Amino acid sequence: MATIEIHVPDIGDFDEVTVIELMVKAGDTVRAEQSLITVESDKASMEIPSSSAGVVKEVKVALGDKVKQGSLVLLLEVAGAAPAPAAAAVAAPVAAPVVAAAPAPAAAASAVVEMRLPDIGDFKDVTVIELLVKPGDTVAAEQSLITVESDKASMEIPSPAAGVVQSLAVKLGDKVNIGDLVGMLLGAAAAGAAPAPAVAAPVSAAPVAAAPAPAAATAPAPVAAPVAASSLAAVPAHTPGASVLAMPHASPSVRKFARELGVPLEEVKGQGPKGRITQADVQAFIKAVMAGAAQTKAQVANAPKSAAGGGGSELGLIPWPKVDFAKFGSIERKDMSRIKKISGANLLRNAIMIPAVTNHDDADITDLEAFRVSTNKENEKSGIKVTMLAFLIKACVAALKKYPEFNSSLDGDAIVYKNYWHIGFAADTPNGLMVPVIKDADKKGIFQISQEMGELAKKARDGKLSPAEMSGASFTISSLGGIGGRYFTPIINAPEVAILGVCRSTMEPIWDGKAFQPRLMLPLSLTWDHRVIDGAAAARFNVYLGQILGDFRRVLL
Ligand code: CAO
Repeated sequence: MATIEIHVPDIGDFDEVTVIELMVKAGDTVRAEQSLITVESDKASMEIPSSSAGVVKEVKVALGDKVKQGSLVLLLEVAGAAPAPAAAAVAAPVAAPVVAAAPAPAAAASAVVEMRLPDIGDFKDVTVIELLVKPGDTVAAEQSLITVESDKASMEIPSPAAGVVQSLAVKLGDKVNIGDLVGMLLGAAAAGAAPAPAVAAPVSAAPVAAAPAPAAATAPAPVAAPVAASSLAAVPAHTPGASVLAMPHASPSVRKFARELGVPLEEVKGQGPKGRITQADVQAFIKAVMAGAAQTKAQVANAPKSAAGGGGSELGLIPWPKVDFAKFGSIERKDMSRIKKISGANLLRNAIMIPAVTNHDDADITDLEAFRVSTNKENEKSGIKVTMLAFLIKACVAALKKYPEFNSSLDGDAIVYKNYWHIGFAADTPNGLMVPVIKDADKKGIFQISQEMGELAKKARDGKLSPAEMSGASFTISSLGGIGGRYFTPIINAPEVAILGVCRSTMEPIWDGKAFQPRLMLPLSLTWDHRVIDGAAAARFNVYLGQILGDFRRVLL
């Protein structure tokens, strides 16, 4: 066993390149010519291959490192090699796309320049996979014109001069070779640009033929056998199975574009040849994310995970405070019930997403309560207890019919008006809040509603409500009347657009124009969605509701 050093070979006209991918790790067995790392300049991505078969002893570079020709990549244990000190294995040079304008007489103010494929190394019949400019585009000298790809490299071919692209001589899928015409450029002040034909003189970075590397002097010759240029040049960075950190199949400029916009390239689906990710793919990905049609993995990971909501980061808020409560005294931790988790997430969404306003008002229910009490006395034997809530449901149906926008839902830019009046009522249960629904409340009498409500409330408390019994509400009432309180601000039960909160009625002195009279006043709190309902409509709704509760005969008017 001998240990040899694998160095970055001659990578052509690039001073420093960045390590963007580690394709092997310590302990990996590699074949000769197997790619070890990928490096990237602003114009090309290249894989650096192993000069020998062996086992990786130690990787000497890390992601993000800047390396250049001669930089140590890794130590490789080579079987059967002559014992020797660490040998410098130098791979053959990489051809780099370098273009120079042909020497020419002093250029006119503008001259037509032929843009030709420079010496791109030991590649034959590379495929045009991207057209980065189109006729009419103004380009800077060295700006990339097209991307070509071999089975191992992707390279951007730069413009020999600044100017305006007159025409392109290649199209996607074309096979091109050194010297082939890429297009014509009207070179504005292209110093040195010939009137025509100014051929981009190919400047090859280095010999591409496999030749014994100079540094092999320190090593036994066979070990340092050079690698064919074709196997070590720029690579689209995809050798399935060889990569420990999978890289998406994209050109350097697309990678740069994605990096600048923070797009996770590995999540972009490439629509180009062989699944290559193009700039258009990155743009389509961004559009989909912005439109909410797609989510990045990071977005999914940051999405709210608990009923109480996420950490706040998804809204750009500071994180939820993390407190060690035990520091301040004894505590007991209990998981939230399933219902609380579900309703919590819904309430959070509704509280955040709906521009909600609450109007408070009072209804004089003195006569109604007297009627309710006497009705219950008269019907004691029926076993059905008429509740204030049943009257409230009927009164709300009348108000919803008069103001139909309260019985609607938002659907995009449209308002959906419902021709049914299904009224939900909040029920307090040991497991949390539930909202059973009285269907077709407009068609039912007070006795039937009272009876149904009693049954549904019992089912809710027993955890026996079916999904059907909790769906379809067009408006909801939340009554805390049996408990107490004055007013509150209920949260709308989306996709409904309004909710009525009711608190405990109290006897109050009400001025009748001549004297204060004792009247039973019911506090009402109407929360409404300001996208659908205006404040004036909400005030009218409450006033009308109060009038009906004050005198139910008004329903007949
Ligand atoms: N003013 C004064 N008394 C009222 C009243 C009001 N607005 N509403 C009810 N009461 C009285 C009832 O008359 C009854 O008195 P009696 O026992 O003397 O007859 C008592 O309070 C108990 O009523 P109730 O609350 O049990 O019955 P209900 O029909 O009013 O309500 C139900 C039924 C299921 C809505 C209720 O039990 C409940 O769960 N309320 C809580 C709803 C809730 O949690 N809302 C908050 C949602 S937001 O978190």
